[in-house]
Amino acid sequence: MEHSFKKILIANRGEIAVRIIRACQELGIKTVAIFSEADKTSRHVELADEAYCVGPASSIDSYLNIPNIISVAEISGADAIHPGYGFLSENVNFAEICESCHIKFIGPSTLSISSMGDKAKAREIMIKNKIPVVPGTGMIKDTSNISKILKKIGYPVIIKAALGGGGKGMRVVYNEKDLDNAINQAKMEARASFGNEAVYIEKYIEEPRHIEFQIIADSYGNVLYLPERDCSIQRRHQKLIEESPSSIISEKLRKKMGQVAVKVAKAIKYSTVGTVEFLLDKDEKFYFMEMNTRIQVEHPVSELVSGIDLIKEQILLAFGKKLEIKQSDIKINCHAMECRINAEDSDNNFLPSSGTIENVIFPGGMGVRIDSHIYSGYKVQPFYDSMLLKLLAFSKNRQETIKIMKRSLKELKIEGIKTTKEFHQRVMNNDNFKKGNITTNFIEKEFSE
Ligand code: MV4
Repeated sequence: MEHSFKKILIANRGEIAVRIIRACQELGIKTVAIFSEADKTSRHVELADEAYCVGPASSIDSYLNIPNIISVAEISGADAIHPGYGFLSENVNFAEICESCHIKFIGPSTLSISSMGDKAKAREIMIKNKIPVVPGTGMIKDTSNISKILKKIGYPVIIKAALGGGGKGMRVVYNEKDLDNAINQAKMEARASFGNEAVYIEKYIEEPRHIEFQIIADSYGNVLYLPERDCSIQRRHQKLIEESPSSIISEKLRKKMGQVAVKVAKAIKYSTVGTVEFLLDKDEKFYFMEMNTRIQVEHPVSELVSGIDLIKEQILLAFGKKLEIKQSDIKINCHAMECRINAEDSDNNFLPSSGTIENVIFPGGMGVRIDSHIYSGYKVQPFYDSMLLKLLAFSKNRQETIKIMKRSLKELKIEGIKTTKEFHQRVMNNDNFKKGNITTNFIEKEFSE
């Protein structure tokens, strides 16, 4: 490919680093891996054209070590950096440094990152653009007139940290007498976790679904949405299973929500791939929750459904490519589902498990995709995320996809450490799951520990 980057540095590890290297190879782009001292024998190091150690095992000293990462980019002559997810992917400071060093940050503008990073600010932007948000307040300054507003909204309400997201620092309040205490505690938590005590309040939507839309935007104002992902199966704000399309979304609602997701992207002049998250209540009313300004773990679900390679698109869009497809070109080609298999003991409160994988055998066959970095002999480190592999199944409908997932889980063999494989097998056999009765309370309700 002549009209693209020549060499990309991947500022990440694990399966996503492997995923990005694969896309680069198909695009004819050279790859530079970085690794910590604990990751010398990692798959992404082996697959990349070049690899450089950027520091000791601890993330803060290696995968978050901006000076060392920029030095590697300079030395290797990389013309772009792909941050993957997590680590530096939503770090405004890092994106700015890349820009000032004339290295393309493969992601949105720093303005987009900061607008969506502050959830209270994002809420304000949405209200200004007539995007539906949950009834609530702006930033809480003093509590004196808040109780009046909340009486009108009605309890329960939820207090959220402006810089939170992902569930950190949230607090549900069921009646007015608990309000003052809860606000004070939430502020303290927010200051401790995010260095900023700003909080805001929303009406608490009970037993919602988490529905998100992958969007693709170029730098010419063209924005497309892909069919929704249902990510309601979560435990303590960690997604465990994602699927697309959602079993409860009609074609009409899909179009309505998809168009709102596009409007969100246009409101902040977003360009690159991203995700708009909504809460969907029992009456099919939906509300903007957050926007993720990065590629996400669950992106392959949408790749299978749409046939679009999101990482390749992301790279080419960063180079300035114009979108060649229209909304009407995007079809639902199958039903797809992803199980995140983690190195955790699901029989022991999901306690992280580390050690050597003595033996691993992946499933295969029709309707299976695996994104992973592990191999027999791989040492699971305690320093990083516990995800070992993403097992995806796809077929013509949800029922068949569940059957493929079940037989794939049975084929999957991981010896030497504890994994969440058995947990996923239990979910696949759960009646409510099979019926598609899934809300964000599913795990709590069906698998209370
Ligand atoms: C909510 C909510 C109910 N009502 N906001 C959790 C993560 C963060 N992104 C926002 N979250 C929630 N916000 C209102 N107004 C319920 C949740 C929530 C949740 C959302 C999606 C998936 C799983 C969840 C688990 C618990 C709470």
